[in-house]
Amino acid sequence: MDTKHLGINSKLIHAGYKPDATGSVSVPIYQTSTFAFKNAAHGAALFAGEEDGYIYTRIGNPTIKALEENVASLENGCGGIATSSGMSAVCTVYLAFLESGAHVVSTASVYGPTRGLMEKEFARFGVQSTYVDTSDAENVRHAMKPNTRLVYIESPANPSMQVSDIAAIATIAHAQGALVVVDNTFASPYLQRPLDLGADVVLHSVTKFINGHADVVGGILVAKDPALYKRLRSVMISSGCNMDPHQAFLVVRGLKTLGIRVERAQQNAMEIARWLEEQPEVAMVRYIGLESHPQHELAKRQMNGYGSMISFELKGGFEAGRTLMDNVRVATLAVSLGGVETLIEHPASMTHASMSPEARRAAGFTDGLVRYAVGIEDVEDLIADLRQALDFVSAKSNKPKHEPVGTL
Ligand code: LCS
Repeated sequence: MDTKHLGINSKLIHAGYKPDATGSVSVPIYQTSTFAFKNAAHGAALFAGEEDGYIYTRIGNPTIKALEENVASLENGCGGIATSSGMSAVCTVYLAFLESGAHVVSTASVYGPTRGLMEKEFARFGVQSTYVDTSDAENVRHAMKPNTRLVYIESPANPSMQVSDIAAIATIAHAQGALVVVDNTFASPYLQRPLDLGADVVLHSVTKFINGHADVVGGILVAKDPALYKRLRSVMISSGCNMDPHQAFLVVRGLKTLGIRVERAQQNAMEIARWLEEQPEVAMVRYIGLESHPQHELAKRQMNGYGSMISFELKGGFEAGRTLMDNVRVATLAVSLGGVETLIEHPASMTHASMSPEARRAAGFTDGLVRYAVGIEDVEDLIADLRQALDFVSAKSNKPKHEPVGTL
């Protein structure tokens, strides 16, 4: 069946796989490292690329292919490349498109290790990088150099929740011959399709919304055209960062419900964000769906919804945030996001601890920021949970620092 004309929820169920010879409705797990050739000529033809088929799982595997084709169809790309983790997808992009002397312009507030991999590892091989607030496309224009090969955007960004204008940035980058890669993890293909906006490659940590059940680490790349696809696949194969068939099976299973998971989580998130804004202990709430978000209007144009990630700061700063995190009961204190369960974490000491305090400030988030990844629980339970944890925060802040000395 050609799934091109189908809506996104139908693509989630049907794209990339049709029942095989056994009639298996769900994709079988082809748990094999290697595939038998019919004869020597067949093996040679597969290696020469003269025939379609499977050789070795690092190169390709039917279970992994089902996932790759599904996500490529969601993103309106020409092909997907599944990887062992989101970070290996990032590494594949860097390896594929950069060389010694090349320059990258990147969102200052990218996921900490995405920046760390560039600044600590690729810098050793002579790759230069500049980090700017890409929520203003003019900052990208000013950061471009004659040797800029890649503009790497994360939008919405982790955890600042800044949104970047993908179409405007693509125009700027392409005018100078640079490629645009968008980390679409926070939005998922359900809410944003960067290739339609002019990006060349889309990247996901499938660990998050695409899988959605906190039981797999994985990544995927989708390329806009066959040349980019071939380049990325070749780097993935030679660096050996392929996904495993069992991993791919779980992700395909989780992916089918992406639409209903995202809809429910973002409905919860909107209600929680509005509620948080009214709590006396809360100094600031950053949620794309709130009119107070600096790029709310851009997100409305560029995305099909606002997602389920909230960042907020308490009046009591980091200490108050710590008290909150130690006292939630329904939400779980853990890194990651995009799963059915609500998670809470502290970016400055956890996910973004690899960045310097100056880099964190420049990236638009403070050390007191708490990140709240909303799941699909009953929203009343999440709000009651936050309220009881905030009661601990206010009880602590009302407590005198020293016991009164008393009067004689
Ligand atoms: N890109 C984004 C936007 C991410 O949030 C992450 C992981 C990655 C790439 C890397 O993907 P991984 O290798 O972990 O699959 N973000 C995490 C986070 O915010 N908490 O824990 C992991």
